[in-house]
Amino acid sequence: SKKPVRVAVTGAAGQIGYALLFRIASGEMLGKDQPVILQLLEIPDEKAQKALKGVMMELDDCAFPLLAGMEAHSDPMTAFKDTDYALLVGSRPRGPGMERAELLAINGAIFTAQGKALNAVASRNVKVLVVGNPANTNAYIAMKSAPDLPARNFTAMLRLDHNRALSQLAAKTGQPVASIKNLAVWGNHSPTMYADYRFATIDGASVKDMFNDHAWNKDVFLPTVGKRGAAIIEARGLSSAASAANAAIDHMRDWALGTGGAWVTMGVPSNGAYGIPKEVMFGYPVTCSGGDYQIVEGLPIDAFSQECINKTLAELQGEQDGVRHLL
Ligand code: NAX
Repeated sequence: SKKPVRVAVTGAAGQIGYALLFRIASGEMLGKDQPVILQLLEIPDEKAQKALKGVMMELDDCAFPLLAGMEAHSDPMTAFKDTDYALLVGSRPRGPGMERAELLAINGAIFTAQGKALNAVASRNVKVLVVGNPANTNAYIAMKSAPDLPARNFTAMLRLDHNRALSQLAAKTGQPVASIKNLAVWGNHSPTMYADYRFATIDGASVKDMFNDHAWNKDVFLPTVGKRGAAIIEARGLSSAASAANAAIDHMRDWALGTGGAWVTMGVPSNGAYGIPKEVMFGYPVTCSGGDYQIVEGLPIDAFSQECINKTLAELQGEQDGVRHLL
């Protein structure tokens, strides 16, 4: 049987953590033959640590055959020791009335510390996924704080946007989600992201040829996907948790186990593709194989798409300029 791998999760006592840990431990992320050791990080706060203990009691009570070990931590330097995968979920999202500079300063402190800890103690091949918002910029901060690790191993979660877009297209066409291929989401995990179905196919046929409806794209599809997070908060009184955890599982599973040629969306440091400046943590269509990802290059970008890409890029560059003095 396989040797256990180490999976670190931050914000482990939060809502997304509660929807995520049980699925990692049951083998949904890395395969039903891959034992895992969970290295869970929460803030030192007594209430948070106590809540984490409660989640670990429940994990125990599931008697998962693949759960080979479990640890609670309050310091990233111990939580990330030798870790093969790191899911950085805990962060400080923008609260009511919070200034942008304050948000960036708080997360700058969290993600510089976590990037440095990964740099110091994690596996040299650690795969990092940042979920905590602002996800792209937090991933950028962690990457810049870990100069001894491959920059390409730092990624941000755009998969929830990708899955939201897939589901909207399935509803629009009346076709099953699984039949839709080659969707892409470009840019920042924020309402400026650009979900792009120009290359999408359903059972091999072009979605764009099925309904060439620019008004639906611009006035219905993009706003629905972009504002979905806010719609969930409005309906549930809490932000997306199970769907976010599901997207994190999808992202890591595909990165580790491959997509068999299919496109998925990952936020990754730009290699310059599509004129995005190098290192900007940008949502791109990618394929995964052999534990690595490749950006899908050479797609034609029309005027409307370029306008959308420019807008989400400008937002991201603004965020990343706002944290440069911390790095
Ligand atoms: P919760 O507030 O329920 O949980 C966050 C947990 O993180 C808390 O238990 C907190 O104590 C812990 N935490 C905070 N700072 C930490 C640190 N420095 N080290 C370790 N733990 C820390 O939030 P939840 O609903 O779970 O959401 C977590 C993050 O995901 C938020 O930033 C949220 O904005 C973000 N999201 C990102 C999404 C994406 O698609 N990229 C979608 C869903 C979600 O909104």
